[in-house]
Amino acid sequence: MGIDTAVSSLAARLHGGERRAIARAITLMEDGGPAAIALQAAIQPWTGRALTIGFTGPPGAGKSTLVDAFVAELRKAGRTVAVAAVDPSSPLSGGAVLGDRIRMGRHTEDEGVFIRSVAARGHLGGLSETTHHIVDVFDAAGWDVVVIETVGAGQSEVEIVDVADIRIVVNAPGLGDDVQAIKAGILEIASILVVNKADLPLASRTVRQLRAMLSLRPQEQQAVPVLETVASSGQGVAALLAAVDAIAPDDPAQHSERRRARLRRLVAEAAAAIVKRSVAERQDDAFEAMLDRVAAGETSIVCAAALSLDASHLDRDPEAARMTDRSDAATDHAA
Ligand SMILES: Nc1nc2c(ncn2[C@@H]2O[C@H](COP(=O)(O)OP(=O)(O)OP(=O)(O)O)[C@@H](O)[C@H]2O)c(=O)[nH]1
Ligand SMILES: [Mg+2]
Repeated sequence: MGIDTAVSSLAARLHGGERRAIARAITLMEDGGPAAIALQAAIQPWTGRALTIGFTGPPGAGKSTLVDAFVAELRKAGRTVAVAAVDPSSPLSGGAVLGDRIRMGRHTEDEGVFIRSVAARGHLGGLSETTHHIVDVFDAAGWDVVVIETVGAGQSEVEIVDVADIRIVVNAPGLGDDVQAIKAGILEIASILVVNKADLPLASRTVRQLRAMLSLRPQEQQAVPVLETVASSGQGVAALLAAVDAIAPDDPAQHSERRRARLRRLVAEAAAAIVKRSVAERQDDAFEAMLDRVAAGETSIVCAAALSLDASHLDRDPEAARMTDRSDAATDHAA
């Protein structure tokens, strides 16, 4: 069976909600390569339906415990949910082993729940590009809600804006220097702020600190709810789901705008990878001569970079050649 046939059949099976096909598709996305690229294209038309929710925050804040309780709450309401837990500590790709960090064992028998850990390959603690594709797989497979858990470290707060309709920033009292531990960028991206471990003594102080920080923000951010939860007992989790539903975008135009911004970014990232690989591998005389001029201080690195964007050498990039749109190839054949 050729790649195209295999991929179309896999796409159809996952669209039908077949669990084994979903698992296979995720593995394919993690491995990358031509089949993954073909599958990404095949499932695009089915994406954009699921409500995507990101849980982010410092290590140990209780994100996984909270996601577990949140999943239980969604299931009570009869909603299906898929979880991608981005594990920055895992050096391995694939989520065959759901480690201790996932804390969602009670849902393993439930047909309405799918949990997968994802190695945060690429940027440390960040949302790898793979995560975007895995969210698309869940979305295309028809899950009502897709949850992404990611440790808030550097870039990931910003990246989660691209992938999640709603961003829940989870904090806990007594983590580092309390709220000081929250990085500057994180308030800007929060749709909801949660102070988890509200059973601990300093929780109300953390809530007050967060509200004080929000009051200094622009008007629209002052409306961000600050909620208390005890993830380990489920306290406050129903209120969290109610808050999510209250702000879930029900305007399809808003939804597709965000999806488009995300596609734009994914295309830009893919373009950067192609150009980088191709320039790094150049060995022609003109390029070597330019490197000499950079070394001699006759031209700058930025100038040399701009000059090396001459597209002719890109034709020799094997990945780029393989990825070229099939519709062009079809037209060439027809001509
Ligand atoms: N007291 C208390 N402990 C909690 C609560 N929620 C979680 N914990 C505990 O906090 C610890 C960390 O919980 P996790 O859910 O693994 O936290 P996490 O944010 O997912 O951690 P990482 O994925 O490692 O960043 C565990 O020992 C939990 O049992 C809570 O509401 N109250
Ligand atoms: Mg966790």
